Amino acid sequence: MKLPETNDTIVAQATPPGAGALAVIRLSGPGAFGAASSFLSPAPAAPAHRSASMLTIRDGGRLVDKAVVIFFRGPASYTGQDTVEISCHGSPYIIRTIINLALRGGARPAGPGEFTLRAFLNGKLDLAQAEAVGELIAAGSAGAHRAAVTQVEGAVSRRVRAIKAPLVSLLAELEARLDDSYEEMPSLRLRDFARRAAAAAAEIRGLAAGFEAGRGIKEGTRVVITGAPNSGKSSLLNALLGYDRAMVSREAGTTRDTLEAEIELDGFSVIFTDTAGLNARAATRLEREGMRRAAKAIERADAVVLVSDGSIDETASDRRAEKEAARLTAGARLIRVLNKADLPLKRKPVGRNCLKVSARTGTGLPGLKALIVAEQKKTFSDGAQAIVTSARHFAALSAAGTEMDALTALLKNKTAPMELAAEHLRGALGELAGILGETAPEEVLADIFGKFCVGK
Ligand SMILES: Nc1nc2c(ncn2[C@@H]2O[C@H](COP(=O)(O)OP(=O)(O)O)[C@@H](O)[C@H]2O)c(=O)[nH]1
Ligand SMILES: [Mg+2]
Repeated sequence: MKLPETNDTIVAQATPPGAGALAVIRLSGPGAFGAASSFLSPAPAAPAHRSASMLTIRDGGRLVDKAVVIFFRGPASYTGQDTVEISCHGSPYIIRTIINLALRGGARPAGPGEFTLRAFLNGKLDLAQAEAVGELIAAGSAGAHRAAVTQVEGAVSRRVRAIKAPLVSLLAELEARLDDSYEEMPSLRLRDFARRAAAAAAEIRGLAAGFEAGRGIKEGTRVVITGAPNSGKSSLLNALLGYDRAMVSREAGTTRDTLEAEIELDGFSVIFTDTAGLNARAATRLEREGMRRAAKAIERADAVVLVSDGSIDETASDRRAEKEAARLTAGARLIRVLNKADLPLKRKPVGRNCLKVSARTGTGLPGLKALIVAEQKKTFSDGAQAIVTSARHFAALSAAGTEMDALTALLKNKTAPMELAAEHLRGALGELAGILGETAPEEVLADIFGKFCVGK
């Protein structure tokens, strides 16, 4: 994949397709003013920067529309180039006509993400910020929005730069000694050097560690409700959602398939999955298939809510459910729920993440909801303005962490070859620079911006 040309003029609709009250058409490039002037009347001789004018759009002698037009003189624009934004009536016919007029005026149709690509190439945004523009548009919850908006504002980039700076100094100290063939430099204070390298490594790991929570904030946290048959899983799902999503019955084995529902809890998107009960004596094939699906859902969960009927003594199915729930992946959380607390309870809650609730009366549900989003809330309250939500950034941070681990191991040996130490530092720095796009190869850029939509 190659990057598109950036020295020509592009045009695209910036608003979604279809009819609407208004639509915005954007032109960017050295010929943007000229192309726009070819169909605007009166044609602005010297368009005023960042001021809106009401102009008529004409196709030859024919009136197309009246539109509000804003001219941005580069570099003070989103893309860094001369840019024109036309707010016209949102009729697909008008939009098509204006785009055709712009094409006739010398523009070409923009490809996916080309406006933001130009902004990146012209230094208006670094790569991490540019990527977050897509996340900002896609953000469907307050949490996802906050993670994206802080990234667009440069929080992740600032953290990465702050980590890079000491690594650059360390590398400079090494390189000065590697170049010092006359041995005029004082020798390296290895302990101090290793201490500073370890501090940088901890920063890298710290930033990477927020990824799991960050991904959950961006995509929604997956919470699987599991437990013995008839413990009240489906009732609990309905109570959490506030409407009857799942069928509830006194008969065991009502829920066979897994069933999903998404809600926003405290600004965070949560995707609940109700599952078939884990029966110690699974009889039918259908029941066994339901349990297989439940087990699979548990494996990909961010949190598992293990429900048991607190009004009865522990059963073989409870023990089976306990065993299945233990298969949740490392890093996922287990929340135990003693349901039916409206009845006299035969069991006591054990451990920290164990709550008494009643799906019937709603007792204990606020506490359960709070526990479900506790991790996400903590991620924000830890002062982590920078939250890594991108798998690409996480991969780069992990790779940088691996280089730093190798460096730390190497520095334990007093006679370690310094060329190798410098190599690890360069490796780590390269990964961090890749996040910011300082060293991103064309294919990486083409891949990132190719996933954007046209007009962005
Ligand atoms: N008293 C009481 N009964 C409940 C509660 N939650 C569920 N039930 C009842 O327990 C039975 C099984 O509920 P259901 O949600 O279908 O359980 P599931 O098999 O785990 O999905 C139904 O008769 C529910 O009405 C609760 O909090 N209190
Ligand atoms: Mg059920």
